Amino acid sequence: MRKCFSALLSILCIGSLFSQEVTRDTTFRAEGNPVIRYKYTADPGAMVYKNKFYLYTGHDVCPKGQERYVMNDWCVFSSDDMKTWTEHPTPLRAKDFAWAKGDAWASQVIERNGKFYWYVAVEHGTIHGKAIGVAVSDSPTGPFKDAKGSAIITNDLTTKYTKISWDDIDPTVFIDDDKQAYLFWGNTQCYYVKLKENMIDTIGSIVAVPNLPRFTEAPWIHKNKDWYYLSYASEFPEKIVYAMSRKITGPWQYKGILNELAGNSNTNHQAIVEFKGKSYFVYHNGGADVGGSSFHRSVCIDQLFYNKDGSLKRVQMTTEGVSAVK
Ligand code: FUB
Repeated sequence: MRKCFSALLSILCIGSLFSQEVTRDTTFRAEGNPVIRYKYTADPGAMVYKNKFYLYTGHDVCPKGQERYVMNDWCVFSSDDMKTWTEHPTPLRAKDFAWAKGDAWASQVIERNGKFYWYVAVEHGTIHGKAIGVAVSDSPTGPFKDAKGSAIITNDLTTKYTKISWDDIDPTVFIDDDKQAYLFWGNTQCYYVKLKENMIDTIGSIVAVPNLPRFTEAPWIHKNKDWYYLSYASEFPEKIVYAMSRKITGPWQYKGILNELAGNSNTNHQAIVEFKGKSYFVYHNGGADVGGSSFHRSVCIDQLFYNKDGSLKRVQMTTEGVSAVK
C-alpha cells in the first residue's frame, strides 16, 4: 500500500508540484534529512545574516524516466533554529539573465554593504559553454535581478587551462579580512579571480589553483580561526575533500576526505557555515524517499566538527539531521 502511494506521489510530484515556482511564504518543520521533502533541491549555498540561516538551492525538475539535469530556477529558505523553515517565493530564474539560455546550476549568495549578491552558473546564450553571472537584491530573500547585464566569467576566458565547455561553474565567493573579495569556481580545474568592491567586476588575471588532487568541481571557501579551507568535490561519483592554507591565495595543503560518497547521487555539492555557535555541513544526496536519484537530489544538513589542530573531522551523514538551536 505504502509503495503504491509512493509511486502515485512520485508520478504526481515529478510531473507537476515538484516543478512549480513558489508564490508565497511556506513554513514547514524539518523531520531530519533530507530537509526539504516536497520538492527536489540541489547544490546548496548557505549564508548567515542577522541571526538567521539562509539556504539557497537549485531545483531539480528532471521529468520522470530521464537522466539529466533539468534546472530552471533557484529557491531560498530561511530558519531561526534549523528546524522550522520558511520557503520564500521563487527569487531567481535562469531566464532572469537575458544573456543566458538556461541551466540554473550551482550558486552562492553573499552580503556586502547591505546588498546581497547571488553568483550563479548558467549556460551562456551566445558564448559556447557555461558562464558565471551575478544577481543582486536589497533583501536576502529577493527578488534578485541581474546585477551586471552580462556574464562575469565565460568559457572563452579559460580555454587555455581546459578545453571543456563546462569548467566555468560552481561559483563561491569569499570576502577576506582585508575586504578583498575572491571568486572561486571550476570543474576539472579550480580557478579564482579578485572582485572589485562593486562585486560585479573582476580585477587582474584568472589564476588556476594548483595542487588540488582529483579536483572535480564545487569549491567552497570558508575560514575558521587562522585557517582557510577549500573544500571541493573530488572524482566521480563525488566525495567531498578539502585543503587548508594560511592564505586564501594558497599554497593549499591537501587534507583528504571530508564527506564520503553518498551512494545514491553522483554529486554531493557542499556548503559550510557557522550558525549560533555550531558549524554546519550542507550538502545534497539522492536519498529522497520518493524518486531520489542523481537528477532528483535533496539537500541535507549535518554538523561539522574541527580537530584541535584545525583539521576537519570526517562528516557523519545522518538521517536524523541536526537538532534545533536556540
Ligand atoms: O547541479 C548541476 C551540477 O551538478 C552542479 O553545478 C555541480 O556542482 C553538481 O552538483
